[in-house]
Amino acid sequence: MTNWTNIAQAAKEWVLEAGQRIRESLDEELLVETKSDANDLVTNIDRETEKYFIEKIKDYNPDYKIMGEEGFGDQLDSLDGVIWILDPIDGTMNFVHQKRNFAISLAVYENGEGRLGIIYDVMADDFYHVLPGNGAFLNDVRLKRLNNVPIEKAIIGLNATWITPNKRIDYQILSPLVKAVRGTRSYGAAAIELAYVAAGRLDGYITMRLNPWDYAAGKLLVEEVGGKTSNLKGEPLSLLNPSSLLVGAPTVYEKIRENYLKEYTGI
Ligand code: 2AM
Ligand code: CA
Repeated sequence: MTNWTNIAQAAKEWVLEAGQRIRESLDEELLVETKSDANDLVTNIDRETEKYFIEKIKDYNPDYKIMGEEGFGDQLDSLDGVIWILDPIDGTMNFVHQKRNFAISLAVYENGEGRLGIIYDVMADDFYHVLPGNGAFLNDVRLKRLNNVPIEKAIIGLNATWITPNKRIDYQILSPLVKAVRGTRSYGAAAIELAYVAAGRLDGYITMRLNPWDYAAGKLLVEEVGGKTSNLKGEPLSLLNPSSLLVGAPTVYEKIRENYLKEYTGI
């Protein structure tokens, strides 16, 4: 039997060391490049951090497969075996421009079943982890089950992009929700927004296009504390393909699904 607690302990050490290296890199000049578009940023530190994890993981067990954002891992077309899903820096724009509000996101799935999730908010030094079935934690304090929050008292993570004309969702669909809730926030790093939902700092989070490495760990954290996760149509999140994301405390999630997404027809 695989001992996931031992693996979690090893992974924690790697994540904390990678976080320390990233903090040290903030004093040096960054090499910033663009990827799919002018605002899709990647730096030498994203790449170095991914390579660092791949070396550690393959050293630990060469049979483990790795899906990493920067492409140094394996090309995967199935969820068979033990798969590590890694975003070395989630929130690269924040990393480059703000030097805060970025995270390392690391998850392990075995034949599609979540075994371990870690999100490390590097500058806040907030270390979230979950061993599904054995609790979710923020810095070793167990996270509580999510409260039943009425929508009018909910704070939702939502980027202004989705309520102005954009190519993924009719911008008018979500504006009634913005009016209905107590407040909206946007942190610019999906892993942090998911960790905030798990920690009760946000009551929900909606976004239109993420990749599995953005949410693979956060999904496990949120579900462990009784929250719900799916795409905007209510289907389970894919771990192989990009997806929209609707996450929240159960009451908030259900209310949004029932009352605000009826006209949504995308994926
Ligand atoms: P990243 O910084 O690792 O690229 C910002 O809105 C959030 O969305 C971040 O978590 C960011 O992750 C992610 N993101 C940005 N552009 C994206 C894209 N084109 N597809 C999927 N996720 C994206
Ligand atoms: Ca990234």
